[in-house]
Amino acid sequence: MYNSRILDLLNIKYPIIQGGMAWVATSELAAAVSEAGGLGIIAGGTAPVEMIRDEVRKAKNMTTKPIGVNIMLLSPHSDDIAKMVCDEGVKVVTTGAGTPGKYMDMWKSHNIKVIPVVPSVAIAKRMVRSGADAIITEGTEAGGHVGELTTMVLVPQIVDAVDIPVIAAGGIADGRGMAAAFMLGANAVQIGTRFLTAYECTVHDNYKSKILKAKDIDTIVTGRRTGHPVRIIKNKLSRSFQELDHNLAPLEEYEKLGAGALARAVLQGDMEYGSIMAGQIAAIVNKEQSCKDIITELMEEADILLNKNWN
Ligand code: TUI
Repeated sequence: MYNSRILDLLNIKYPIIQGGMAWVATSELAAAVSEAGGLGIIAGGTAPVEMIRDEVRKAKNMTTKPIGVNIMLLSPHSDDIAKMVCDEGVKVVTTGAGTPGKYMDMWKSHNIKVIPVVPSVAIAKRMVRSGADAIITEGTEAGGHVGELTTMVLVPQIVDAVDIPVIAAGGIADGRGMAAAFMLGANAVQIGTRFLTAYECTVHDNYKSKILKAKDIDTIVTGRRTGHPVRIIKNKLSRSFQELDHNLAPLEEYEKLGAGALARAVLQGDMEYGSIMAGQIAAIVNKEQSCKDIITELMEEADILLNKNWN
């Protein structure tokens, strides 16, 4: 349960890793999470490598603690970002929306710890064979690009299938969720949605308000037909995606509708046709806090439930 393996591996104090949220996970958020004792992550998303390199350098000026970079493998810039993390001395890489096998040797030779996000047991096993240092199991409760299985069923099956540390993600936003993940055998948690309303999170205020107001049934998975299902908060964009489903529209129509939609929500606050990615657990996120207070609260709640004293 609580063990120091993952903490030693990542050189962090608390077993909390921040989700690699595209456009949202900037140097400000990542540095604040790392300063608070978790592992802050800068998200590559679909942004060009120069932008992500700048964020990595900015974060290094804000904290001396380790920071990771998330590489979204559908990005046209993933090759460049994969090389950049080596040049910049990044210590940890998480990956999403694909498998990072082709970068593994390069990262290993630069002493980078590699933690792929996986949606199934088979992909987890494949990642172990490729040399992953830990695995993030992401349930379909998560926001953004999702798999089919829930956290409840995925975590124990992957824990049984691999002998590297397992980090649970999807549907975790408080100490109850964290304690539950530990009971399923996880060694740490990855948290995204809860950090959306952190003071240090630079996402548009309209986006934060949507998270604060969200109810249990307010998210929906769009674009299943494209092979890249994405969980977002219901709005005009999600209804337009549903229309495309209904009309069996050509897949290019989905691409057109989705192009730039995440940046529109995050940067411009467009809550109608912006893509408001969020997990199902957004409904229990109802206050703005510092990253330090979020992490302290999570640890205190989980400690009580697990009858542990973390500090
Ligand atoms: O990657 C995520 N979540 C994301 S990425 C993202 S940005 C985006 N923008 C537009 C379209 C699509 C994405 C927003 N949210 N989570 C991690 C994750 N990885 N979820 C599922 C997977 C995954 C899926 C398939 C990982 C590996 C995989 O492998 C397939 C194979 O056979 O190689």
